[in-house]
Order: sequence, then structure tokens, then C-alpha cells
Amino acid sequence: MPKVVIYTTRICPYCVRAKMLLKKKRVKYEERYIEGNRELMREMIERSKRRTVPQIFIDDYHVGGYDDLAELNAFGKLDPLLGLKPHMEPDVTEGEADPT
Ligand SMILES: N[C@@H](CCC(=O)N[C@@H](CS)C(=O)NCC(=O)O)C(=O)O
Repeated sequence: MPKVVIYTTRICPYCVRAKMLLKKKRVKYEERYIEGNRELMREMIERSKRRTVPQIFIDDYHVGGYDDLAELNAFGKLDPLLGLKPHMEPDVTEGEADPT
């Protein structure tokens, strides 16, 4: 499973949402609090070129913030990045009566 890193601050609604989405998928992540930590803040800005939190990385792939994470998920692109098996949708045609 890839390593997921999320840069956060303590009071941050978008961070909470991002962590909730990852928890829902039972994905383990490493949380890096940047608040009051210049070193980590510099690391986050260098890696992401952004200053808002959260910033999410899946291995070296920069996902972006919560909106980006949610968008990847909505388009079915998040699970493969996380190494999760594709979600199996039930075959809606199965068991349908023959209309003829
Ligand atoms: N669209 C971004 C919004 C992120 C955002 O606005 N984060 C707030 C904290 S919850 C922030 O970093 N604010 C500080 C700033 O805008 O400089 C996302 O989905 O992650």
C-alpha cells in the first residue's frame, strides 16, 4: 500500500474532511502538523508549491487539497492511486426480465 502523507493544522475543516474520506476507505495516513513547525511548513510548501492545508501526497504524487482528493474520488481515480481494489457495482442488467 502506498504511503499517504497529509499536512494539516489543528483547526482546519478541509483537513477534517480529507481525513474522514481516507478513514472511510480505511487508509492509513501519516499526519504532519505544520502549525508552529517551520521545518514542516517549508517542506509542505516546497513539495506542493501551495500554502493552504491540507496538502495530500500519495507516495510522491501530489494530490492537492481536499477538493482535489474529493474530485479524484468522484471520478473513480482515487482508489487505484491508493492501491485499493476497484469497487464492484452490481450488474443492473442481471436478472432483468426479457422484454420480448
Ligand atoms: N480548496 C482547498 C481549501 C483549503 C483551505 O482553504 N484551507 C484553509 C484551512 S481549512 C487554509 O489553509 N487557510 C489559510 C489560507 O487560505 O491561507 C482544499 O480543498 O483543500
